[in-house]
Parts: sequence; structure tokens; C-alpha cells
Amino acid sequence: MSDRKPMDLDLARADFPPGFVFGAATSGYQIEGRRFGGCGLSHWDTFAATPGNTVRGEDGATACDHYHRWREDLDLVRDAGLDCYRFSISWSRVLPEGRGAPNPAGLDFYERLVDGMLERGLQPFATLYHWDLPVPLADLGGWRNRDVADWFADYTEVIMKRIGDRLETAATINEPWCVSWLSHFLGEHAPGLRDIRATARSMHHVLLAHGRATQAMRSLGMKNLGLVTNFEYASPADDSPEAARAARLYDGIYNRWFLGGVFDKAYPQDVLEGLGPHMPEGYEQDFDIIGTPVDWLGINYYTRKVIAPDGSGQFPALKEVEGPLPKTQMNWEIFPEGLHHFITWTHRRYTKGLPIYVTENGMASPDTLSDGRVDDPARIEYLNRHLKEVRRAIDEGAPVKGYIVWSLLDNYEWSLGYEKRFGLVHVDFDTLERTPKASWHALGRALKDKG
Ligand code: IFM
Repeated sequence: MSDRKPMDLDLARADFPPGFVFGAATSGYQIEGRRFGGCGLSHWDTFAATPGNTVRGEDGATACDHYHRWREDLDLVRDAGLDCYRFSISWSRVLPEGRGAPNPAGLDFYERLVDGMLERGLQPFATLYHWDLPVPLADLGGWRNRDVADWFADYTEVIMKRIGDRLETAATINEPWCVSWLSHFLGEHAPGLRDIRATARSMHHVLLAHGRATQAMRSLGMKNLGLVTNFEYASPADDSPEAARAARLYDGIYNRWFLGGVFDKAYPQDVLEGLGPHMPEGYEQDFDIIGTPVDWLGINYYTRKVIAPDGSGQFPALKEVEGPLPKTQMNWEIFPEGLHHFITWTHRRYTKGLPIYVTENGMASPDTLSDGRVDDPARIEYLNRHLKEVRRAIDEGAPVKGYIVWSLLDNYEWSLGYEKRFGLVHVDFDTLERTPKASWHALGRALKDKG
């Protein structure tokens, strides 16, 4: 039995190696408020304006109004005892047309934000793309159009010339699986397509864009460049070979495709069997760009999925079925062992010694404010169990350098609107008032001793 007090974490800063960083993450569209500061429209605005795509038609027009409240938000990161803040840059805030003339207010905003982190002793961890593609580029085919890689590299150069010298780390793309499969095959995120040709192309172009942006940042002399991939553990629904095949393919599409492109300079054969006919011609010639060396990998991890064959005979011929484990507000099973699996597997199979950061981990719960307090014991337990798995992976030799909670604030959870609360800090979406939750206080107690 643990002798920890209720509402405390079992582990503290001292249980992790020297220099290990703890942080909190957010993304531009989910918190900033798109309508402020001359930001252009992104395909999330038009997707959300289309009936039925998002819960109650909610969008990121106001979100958490971080655009005006960023000082208070950075204070909250600092006061939780955290070391770094992972944020994303909105492409359409920097370049409202996606290309061409920059928005001076957008460049100023990110410069102030980064300087604000440094003033508070926080390491800036920047991400260049967290899903808000400018609409003029979406009109040209977005991620289906090969030119997106060049547009992305040009945008990278514009923003990094301004802030690249002050970042601790920079990542190109957040969660390429979401950018491509979730958005072009499952149709659940913008642009909401359900088209296999669009899917295959976006799955390739997103990596090409990653490679081109990495090269652009190298040319500027930037260091500490990475990619952030998300993972889901795939468990077969039963002992049948068909379920094993379905789970393996789910793993291929979700977990092996993007790492394969970057670290093997090849895509996994089982996935190519379905996507091959829809790939852009000559795609193999892009692997030298896609495989441009990175300095670290970010792992985003939340859950596992139980996978069964769907009997359709049409690629990928699989479906998710309800699993037996306790679930979060997202209806995602809580499976901390999966985080250990992905850290150790990625390290041994792909990254082979490169630093790994857990760039996102956390849970949604229907947290409510009562008497000025927000008690979220389930989140504390979730963080506790996942941190132990990180610790176990480090003990086994995995070079994990940091752990970043998703998210600092309750925010716009994409097609699910504002109902799913992932924050360490509660946001009242009527008044925009921030209230630190019990998990924020628990982290603060665990991390207060910076040594
Ligand atoms: O809110 C998202 C985030 O934008 C990307 N990773 C997963 C989170 C929870 O769904």
C-alpha cells in the first residue's frame, strides 16, 4: 500500500534523472482565440462552420482567449513548478494567406510569448503545425497537394527567423496520424474527407513537409529539432488469427507508418498493401528528405484500442470494439503499460538512443468548480500511473528526457468542442476565469524542489 496522501503523486522530481524536464502543453487553435490579432481562417473554422462536424458547432474563435491572457497562463505554468511549456504556432496567425505577407501582430505575439517564457525561467518547446491549416492552402488541396511541403518550409523560415534563436526545442508536425488518417480517411477532423487517395497522399506529404521544415531550420542553424508522433496500443479483440491481423494492421497504420518513413526511410509493407495503389508517383524518391536526421522524438500517448476484423474485405477491414478497462471522459481506456511499451519499443526499434520526450499524456474528466476548488482525483491517479511507467522505461535504459502533460488548460477539444476537459487548470468558458485543479497543486508539490 502506498502511504501517499490522497491527491498527491507518488513520484517527485528527485525520482527522475538530473535535467529531466516536466511541462504542460497546449496548441494555438485550441486556446488562443482565432478571431484576435489578425489571424487568418484555418480549415478548422470552415470545418466547424459545417453543420454536424463539431459538437454544438463549436469552434476556436474565442477558445481560452490566451491571445490576451497569455501572461496569466505562463504564470500558471511557472507556479506549478514546471520547467517547460509546449505550445504551437498557428500558421494562419503568422501568414493569414498561408503564403506571402506575414501578419506583424502574429510574429510579435509569438515573440512576446517566447520571451515571456524565458523571463519566467520556462524552456520554450515550439510546434510548427498543430492542425490549423490556412484556408487558402486548403483550397489548393491542403495536405493532398505535394506543394504543401514547400509552403510549410517557407512558413517555417518566416517564423523561425523571428523566434528560432530562443527556443529550447522545435517540432515540425504534431501527430501526423491525426493530420492524415483521422482527417482524410476517418473524416473526423478537418478537412473531414473520407477518401483513400487523399489519405495516402496526406500520409506521405505530411512527412515530406516534416523533412523540408527540418532542413529549413537546420539552414537557420537551429538545434534540437524533432517530430511529435502519437501512438495507440492495439490489442486484438480475441485469440483468432483474424483479430491478430487486424490489430497488427492498426498498429502499422497508426504507429509504424510515420516512424518507418522517418527512421527506416521506408513504409511498412502491410500498410502499403492497402495504400500502395493510391500513393503519389515516385514517392520513394522523397525518403532522403523525410529521413533528414532529427535530434529527438516526441511521444504522445493516451490509450489503447481493442481491434477486431470488420468482415468487409475492404482495406483496412478492421474496427474498434469496446474494451473492458476503466475509461476517461473521452471513452478512452486507461492503459499506462502502453506508454512503457511505446517508449521502449521506439527506442530499441527506431530512435536507438535519441532523446525521447513524452510530449503529451493526460486525460479528460468532467471537472466542475465548487467552492472555488476543482477536485480531479482521477487525473492525479492517471498521471501517477503513467509517470511510473516512464520511470520504469528509464530504469530499463530508455533515454526519456521529459514528460509533458496535456493540457495546461481546459480547451477546444476539436470536433468534441469544449465539453472534454483535459486541463490542469479549469477554464470557465463563460467568464474565461482560470482555476487550478487539484492535479495542478499535486504537480506543484511533487516538483517544487528544483534542486
Ligand atoms: O487535444 C488533443 C491535442 O490537440 C492533440 N493530442 C491529443 C489531445 C487530446 O485529444
